[in-house]
Amino acid sequence: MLPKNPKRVYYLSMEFLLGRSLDNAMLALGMKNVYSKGTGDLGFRMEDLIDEERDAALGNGGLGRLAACYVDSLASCDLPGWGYGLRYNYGMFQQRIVDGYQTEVPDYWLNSGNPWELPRVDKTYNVRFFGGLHDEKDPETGKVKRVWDGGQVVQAAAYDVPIPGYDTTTMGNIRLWSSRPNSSFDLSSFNEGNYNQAVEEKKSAENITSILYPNDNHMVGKELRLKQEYFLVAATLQDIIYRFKKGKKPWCEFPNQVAIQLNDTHPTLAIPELQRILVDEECLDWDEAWDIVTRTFAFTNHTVLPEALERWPVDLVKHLLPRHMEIIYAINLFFLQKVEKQFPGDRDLLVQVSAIEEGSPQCLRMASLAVIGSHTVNGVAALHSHLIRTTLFQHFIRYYGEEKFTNGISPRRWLHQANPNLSQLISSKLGGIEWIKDMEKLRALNDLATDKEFQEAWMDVKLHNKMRLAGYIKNNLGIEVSPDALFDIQVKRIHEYKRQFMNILSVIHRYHELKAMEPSELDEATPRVVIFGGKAAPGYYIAKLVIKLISSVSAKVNSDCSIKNKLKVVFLPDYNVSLAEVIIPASDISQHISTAGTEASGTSNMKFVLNGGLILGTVDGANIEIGEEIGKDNIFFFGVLAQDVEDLRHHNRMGKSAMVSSLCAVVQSVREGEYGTPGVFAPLLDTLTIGTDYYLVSVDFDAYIEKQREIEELYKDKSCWAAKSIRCTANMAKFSSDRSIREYAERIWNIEPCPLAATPEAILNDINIIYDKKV
Ligand code: 26Q
Repeated sequence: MLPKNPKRVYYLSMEFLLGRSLDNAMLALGMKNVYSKGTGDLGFRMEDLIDEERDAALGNGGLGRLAACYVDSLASCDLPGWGYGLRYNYGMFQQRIVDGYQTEVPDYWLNSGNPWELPRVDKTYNVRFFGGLHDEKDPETGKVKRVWDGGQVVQAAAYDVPIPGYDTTTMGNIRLWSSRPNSSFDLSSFNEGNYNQAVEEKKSAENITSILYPNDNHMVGKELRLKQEYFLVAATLQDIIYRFKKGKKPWCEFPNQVAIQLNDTHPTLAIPELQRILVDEECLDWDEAWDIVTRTFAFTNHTVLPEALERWPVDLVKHLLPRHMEIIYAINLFFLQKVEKQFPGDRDLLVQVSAIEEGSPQCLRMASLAVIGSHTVNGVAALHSHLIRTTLFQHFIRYYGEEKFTNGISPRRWLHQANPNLSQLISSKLGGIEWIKDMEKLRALNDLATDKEFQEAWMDVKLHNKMRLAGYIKNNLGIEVSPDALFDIQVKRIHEYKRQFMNILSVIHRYHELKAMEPSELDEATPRVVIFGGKAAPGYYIAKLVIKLISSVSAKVNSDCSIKNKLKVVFLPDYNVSLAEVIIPASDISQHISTAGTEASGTSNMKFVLNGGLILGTVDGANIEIGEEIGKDNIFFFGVLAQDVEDLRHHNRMGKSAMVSSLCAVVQSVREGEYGTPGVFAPLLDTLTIGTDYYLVSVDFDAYIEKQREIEELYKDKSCWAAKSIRCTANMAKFSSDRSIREYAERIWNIEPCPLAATPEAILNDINIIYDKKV
């Protein structure tokens, strides 16, 4: 039986990138074979049925998918916790490639309904925006209270998405809020004159959860986005507090019942919102309230890129949330007073840590507010934790970020579901599937790394997965690729810091090399298929040009018979979770080549390696820890180190570095129109020349092509490659999201596993407790 009312964690996130649910649900139940047989008897193929489901794409990329893996792990580890997010009507846009350019198509994913959600008609809350403030005296106590009223009031309606744990009766849950006009709203009661305004108000309410902002690692300062953030926070806190109050415990017990994790700064307004509820509505003293707040929240930072940090104009916040702005000023003042007391006279320090950035306009720094209001701050990989500790948050004495927090991925989805054949091979060798909840068990594969028979079986699975991807490429793009070639894959959001540009420039370099080869030399060359995929933010001009360049190079190279199919280039449109499940198991090499110090962690790197793919990467994010775990011989590192990046940039800005000659020739060929009209790519190429090459493409280029050469040589030794591939999978235990989530549970949330009893009555009883029903 569920212990009565255990402490729970609530994972607040603007994004949950779930992908599909059917396959996942069948596997969690251990019933996929039964269902496949059943549907087979009816004349359907299970794979076809699975393919009919649309992705729930309520996220941009890494941060959103991480939230989905974490809820999977909470459930699978029997940890009490829920996710809270928004039910966007339009998820991440669908990407189409037209004439080599990205175009965006709206993702109205709810078109034919969503069987995986439970509308909770009984769970609605009101959320206020705008409005005014006044003081009111309590006639009984004589105490003066701050009252926030008027403005726009919209309703948040709950939809639950149950997330099954693997081989457990525990069900996780993600509660998603949908906005609608509040219940007092009734179009028919409006007279003629107010009708138009009434319709506008209805639209404005529905607008809030209409679209996911498609920006990844880039902040857009739109009022609607801030409304979304507050909407999530306001509805969620009312729900959490409702549940807390049912336990009839005093407020000081709140942090012993509730842990709230902020997935980046996006839900940071929860901090002033809880303070507002405690002080204005529950009439607690400020200090008592603030103690509760700071013992409840913890904050995860996911980026060091300055353009991704949330900064909101104070005037905008004040207009939308007047009481919150007052409270933020007070929180900040008390915090600065404490700093001043500890470091008298250090005005620079005050400027650095203040949640308010002076300037025009004055801005609210969400990251500072999140640090001030949280008991723990953490990064997402060892290097990233170190970087935020020494740069972004160096001035925060309160910052107790633990050195060692590292992201993880779900082995259920990213091995068992995405790669059923490898999963089966592993289970057959290890004598069971226990590894799926304990990745330490995979280490036993190390003993088989040099076993010829096992190597063959292993590489057969890889070949099978490559054939599946080759089939997908042929069917969707009409491009013929050989599964015997080296599959070299870079799939992720398109961003300058991730350097897909450097990749395609190196492809051109290789193309030139192949063209210059004697026939005998060409025959010896390793055939390679370079595969790209990923979406650019709709307004990100340079990223969109990178896609165009990849498309143009693809068209040219693929139709050039003179290189005898030694090089093929593919851009796979509309990269999403479901496509990732096809692509990732098929890689020989995947690229994670961000400028050192820019990729906080990366999580696809973990997915590729878990599937026996080798990595070509920079010394950045979680690549570093992957290298430590699988051994330096099994990963291809190149490029400058994070600690040297600032100096190199300075060097560039001072005009002291000339572009390496290998790169010059490539750039020249693009400029001269080898890949279409001269001029088209000028703005992109100029980032290397007229610009200061901020992402250091030129600096890393030679080391990069040298590593690729090494890889092509090594690929010829099939047995050696197979051994490396097996060792990759065998040593990935650290990167299970079960490990990550248990560390959060122990070191931040202070929650414990709480398995549900497995009798039907007990389960029903537990479900009633969880769903707030009378038992
Ligand atoms: C902020 C304000 C307004 C509009 C949009 C945003 C916004 C939205 C999404 C800012 C950032 C994001 C997404 C960030 C993200 O996905 N970061 C990635 O997080 C992963 C999980 O920790 C890491 O592995 C990646 O390194 C990191 O880039």
